Amino acid sequence: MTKTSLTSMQTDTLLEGACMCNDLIDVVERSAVASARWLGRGDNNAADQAAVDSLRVALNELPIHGTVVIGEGQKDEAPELYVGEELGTGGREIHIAVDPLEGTNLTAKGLPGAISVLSVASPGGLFSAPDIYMDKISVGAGAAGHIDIEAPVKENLKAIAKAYGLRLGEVTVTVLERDRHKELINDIRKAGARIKLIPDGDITSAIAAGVRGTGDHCTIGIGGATEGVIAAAAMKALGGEIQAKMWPTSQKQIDMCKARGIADVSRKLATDDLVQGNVIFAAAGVTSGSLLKGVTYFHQGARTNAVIMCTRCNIVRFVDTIHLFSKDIHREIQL
Ligand code: VTB
Repeated sequence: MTKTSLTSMQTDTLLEGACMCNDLIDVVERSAVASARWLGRGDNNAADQAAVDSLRVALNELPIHGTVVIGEGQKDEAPELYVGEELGTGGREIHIAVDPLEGTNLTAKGLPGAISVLSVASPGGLFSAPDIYMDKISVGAGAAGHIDIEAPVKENLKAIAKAYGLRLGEVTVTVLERDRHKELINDIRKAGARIKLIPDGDITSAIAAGVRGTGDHCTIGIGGATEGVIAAAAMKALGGEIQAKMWPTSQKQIDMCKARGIADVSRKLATDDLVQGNVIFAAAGVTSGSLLKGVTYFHQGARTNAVIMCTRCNIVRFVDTIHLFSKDIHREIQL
């Protein structure tokens, strides 16, 4: 596997001054609080818009010069958080990959696993993925170095089982429930591993495979390429591994890849190709899932559950926060 970078990181700005990882907790928490109000209301757009608006306001308050490299689309198709949008009050240069509401359907239906999420790196540190599909396989630290996206799925499952000291029938694989995965699902079943089919949310499932104690060992399949880059930051901070390949479905999509410098779309991409240098990953639960609890509301306040991962600080921090919408509540709950 070649380690040649596909991006061109210059200076690792995340090393400058005090680390900014804790600032990002608030950003995703605020966005989760805004979008979770739309839980189960059947309105994907309103839920997404609430997350986008809130994330944008919060990022604009930070002392950064941030550029969105993965966002809600191009300038002409997304009013906010479009690729190329600059955010912050000024300061260190950073690149940002955002998915303000990963799991709009999940939120609209009140189903588990929706998160508000972003990843941050120095300029050039995030792979410039177009918004098309990507084939991906993600595992936690215990199985890192033991997978190969080009190998038959059974070989990967055997390698994961061996790395974790499990029987094949004890390995749990998460797969997006899609027609394109029929063969993959059959192969996993034939191999004898356990499967969790999920309706959406392959960033969350990748991270769940990377965190001990979730019981998930691997996520495999074709999902969003932009989600792959965001997840890669988390996998790097967790010491796990993600391997990927672009999965264009038309000549137009191949051209989109080429326009972003991805000359060979069949190239195998390693974690280090998707993210370079120091990275920060931040996510807050919108609806409750195996990794994060969703937002709950109470009189003039809300409670959130978030996780921040930072390679500079070498931390994976789960944060349980009570947000007070009014100072009066402060006295009531006697913090
Ligand atoms: C996945 C899933 C996302 O997009 O990446 C998926 O994890 C891929 O697209 O939650 P399809 O829905 O077309 O399969 C999402 O569903 C939405 O971003």
